[in-house]
Amino acid sequence: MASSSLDYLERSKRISSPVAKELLQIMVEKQSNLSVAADVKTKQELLELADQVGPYICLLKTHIDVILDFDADLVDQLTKLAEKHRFMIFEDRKFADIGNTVRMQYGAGIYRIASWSHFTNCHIIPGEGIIQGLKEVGAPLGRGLLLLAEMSTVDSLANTPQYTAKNVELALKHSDFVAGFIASRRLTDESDFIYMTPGVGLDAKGDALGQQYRSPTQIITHNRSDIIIVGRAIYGPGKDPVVEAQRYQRAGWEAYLARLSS
Ligand code: 5FU
Repeated sequence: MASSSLDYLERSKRISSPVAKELLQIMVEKQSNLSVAADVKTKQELLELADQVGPYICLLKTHIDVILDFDADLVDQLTKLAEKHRFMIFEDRKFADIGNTVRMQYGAGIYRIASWSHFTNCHIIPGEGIIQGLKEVGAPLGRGLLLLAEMSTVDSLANTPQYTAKNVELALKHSDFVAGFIASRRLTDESDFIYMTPGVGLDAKGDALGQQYRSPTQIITHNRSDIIIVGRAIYGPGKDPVVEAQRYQRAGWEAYLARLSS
């Protein structure tokens, strides 16, 4: 049976990546396939948002390099909130350099991403060496990598059959570290991976800079992705993050239940 027709619980028992396994377990426990993209500017805003939406999400997605007053205490506190509310952390770093450089960017520097983020991601533009470099740092720590097989923007250069297929090939080859994909849809049934999709919204259709929004039904029910990543629709101007997180949690879960019964 194709793994996409199995429920998250069954997949959590079979999937090989330990971080994907834990994430699927959390999704089942919390009945949430929602990840909030916490694109705020300060430490206090990030911690407040994580505490507010924490009960409704399975995964918090960060861009840690936009935080004006980043310090080591921020990741300590984020980690505590992740334990309190039971969610995982995904630093959306989008590595794109040669293996030797990404090894340093991932493990060292101010952010020491590998020390606190369960998931991170990369473009495969430089070739296989980027995965090998990240794996040297992340695998011993039990971390997981997501390959950017597609992007949500209207004119993304990644969204070509050949480039996306190369992502699948490398994921299968490095399935001891690659946990899944950033993509708008499930890409292979050859092996099970976790699929995360940004560019999800129930109201707006896009932004002024090429972002496109699709519905949870499109992404989860029809495209067979696993996790919706939602940013400004949750905490943008005039939004109540708790109300919106609950709304997107419900919409994402209903879309998943609809997929199972289709
Ligand atoms: F890989 C990608 C992609 O293809 N599109 C994205 O939008 C990542 N993103 C991220 O998801 C982006 O960097 C934001 O952090 C988030 C989407 O935020 P929004 O406010 O929901 O548009």
